[in-house]
Amino acid sequence: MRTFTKFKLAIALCASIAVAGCDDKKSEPAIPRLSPEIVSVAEGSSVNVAISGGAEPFTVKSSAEAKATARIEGRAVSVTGVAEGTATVTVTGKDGGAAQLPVAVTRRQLNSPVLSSVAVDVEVGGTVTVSIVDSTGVPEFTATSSNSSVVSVSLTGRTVALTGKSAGGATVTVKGADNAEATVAVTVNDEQILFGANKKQIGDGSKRFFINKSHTIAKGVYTMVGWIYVEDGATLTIEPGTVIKGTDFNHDGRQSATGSSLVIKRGAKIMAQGTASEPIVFTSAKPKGERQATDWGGIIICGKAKNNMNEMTVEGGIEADHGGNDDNDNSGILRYVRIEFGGYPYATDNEINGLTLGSVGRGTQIDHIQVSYSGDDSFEWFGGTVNCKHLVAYHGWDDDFDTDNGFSGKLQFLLGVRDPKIADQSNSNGFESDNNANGADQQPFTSCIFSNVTVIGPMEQDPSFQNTAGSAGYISGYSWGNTTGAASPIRTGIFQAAMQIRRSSRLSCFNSVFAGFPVGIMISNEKGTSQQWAEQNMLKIKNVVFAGMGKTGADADKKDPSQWSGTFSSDFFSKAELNNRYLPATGDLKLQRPTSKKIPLSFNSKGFADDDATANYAPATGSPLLNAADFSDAFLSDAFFEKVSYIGAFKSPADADNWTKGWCNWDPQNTDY
Ligand SMILES: [Ca+2]
Ligand SMILES: [Ca+2]
Ligand SMILES: [Ca+2]
Ligand SMILES: [Ca+2]
Repeated sequence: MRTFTKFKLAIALCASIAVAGCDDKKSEPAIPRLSPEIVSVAEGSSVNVAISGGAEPFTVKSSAEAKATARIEGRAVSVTGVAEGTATVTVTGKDGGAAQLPVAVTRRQLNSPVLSSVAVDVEVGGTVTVSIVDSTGVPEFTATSSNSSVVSVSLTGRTVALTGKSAGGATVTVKGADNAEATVAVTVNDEQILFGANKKQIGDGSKRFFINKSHTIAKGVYTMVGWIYVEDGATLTIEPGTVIKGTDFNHDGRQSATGSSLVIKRGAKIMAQGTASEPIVFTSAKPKGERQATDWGGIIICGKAKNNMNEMTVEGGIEADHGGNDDNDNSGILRYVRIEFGGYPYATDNEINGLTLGSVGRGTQIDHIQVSYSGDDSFEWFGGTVNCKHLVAYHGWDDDFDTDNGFSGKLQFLLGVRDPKIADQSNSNGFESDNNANGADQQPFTSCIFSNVTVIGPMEQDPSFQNTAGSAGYISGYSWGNTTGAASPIRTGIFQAAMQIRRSSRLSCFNSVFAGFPVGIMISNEKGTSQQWAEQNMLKIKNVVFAGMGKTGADADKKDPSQWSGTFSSDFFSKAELNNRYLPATGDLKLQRPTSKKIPLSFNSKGFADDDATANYAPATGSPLLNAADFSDAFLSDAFFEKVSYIGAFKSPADADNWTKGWCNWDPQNTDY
């Protein structure tokens, strides 16, 4: 083998000598051949050129090292671009035979810098960061401030840190290596909203703290102290991935300076745009394992849209009014936001909900919001026109979705999941809906329209469920403080209806599924005329599936289950033209895994039942919810409603169809924040 190889080499050598002109007495130098014969290379990049022919070893030299350099290794030349321009690389063999390689160096191909914000607000002494979101370029950027006595800049990789020096405005310019620029307008205001050594406390510790100018809260972990009011004209921006921990109420004092809520007043805006991978989280300031509903207040947004009381004051002791005539009002954006362990019953019938929306207009964008372990309703709307998509009410104390005072928004893809051990003294429902407290026919009517709702009630999540509360009852609220003592802000009660529609409300619901409540639907005429609206087709319940209810319907709006009587509601639900269905058991829905609790209920050392993160409320193969949607009703004609094929909030158990994936948290009690 070896001999054969040497023989071949000798033949080849002889042939090459012949080509070079072996006949001449004085041998001509062998000219190396280059492939490719000409190169174009970008700044900072290299290309390889192969040498054939010529006499080894070779040397290389660039005519302009400031433009391109060259290196030789055997028969390979590596040419590296240094700066835009041209150079000639000469490859010379041992015998002096040389070849020239023209090199063109092109400008480095960088994406022009794109910044995560084009305008930010910062307080004097505060720092906000802006990211260079260009994703493929080499991170060679410069950042300069148009006025460094107002804003100073420091650049680390792709993060531009902007520090307010004095009140005023400055433009910060970020330049890429290709000289393309992006700018961010920075407003520095002399109002301070962040306190503490590391500026990680929102509010100065006063019970009431007012934000009059626009601010950006940079990504980070903060505590919130006091009732934080964002005043008319100001915008509070919160960066994705931010965690804000509400400090607790003093349960005995009920008005403690250490309680906290975020209040967006009329004319103010909140810009809280999280992402599926970086949601914005409002949660309890307590350590894991000790968190409870009522640990702090909640988020309250007040707008200028109509309600049926003209001007209303927010419930829960918050000094803020809402209501007006601008149904298109814009209170900002709330997207991919979680609100955990808030909700606070300030006084009976006067509570702070997880998310309170007072007369919020349809210019506001609200989607992908999870409210968990709220001490009152998870979501409550008082008037307003805002449309909402992708809402989750998880293990709330009172009602999941409560609508009052003329709310007329459209809502699609909502999930409510009850904890069987948690219900409120006022009786807990999936939906609660009033036109107003006394049932008067005041306009605008509560006429919100829901489609694709899934609400999982308590009954079939635990086979040993009993709808009893109090000292010997099943519904204990776990060890969440003293839920029965005189000083307790929170009391346990029982579960009532999947939908309680009363006091002249005209709520409508389509293409939805509700399971496991003592009563399916309760259209009450105790006060007002909701039953009349149902008969006149102004309150529509169509293409809705009930499963595993104690009873389909009851009319009496009473706390005592023995008085849940009457046939109007069940007769209405069963009207053939409405195409509603009643299934005996939750299992008949063929949902993937419709219980949020580990069964039998297992408790940790604090007495909290363990949540089951494997729950999945989507229809599995063969579910009667599949291909069962109907969007032909005129109430659903608006383009807001996605005309999907399925009943309920989910299409299938697959991750791709699970819009809660990534940003929802099913076990906030045990999360390190
Ligand atoms: Ca409430
Ligand atoms: Ca309520
Ligand atoms: Ca209510
Ligand atoms: Ca209630």
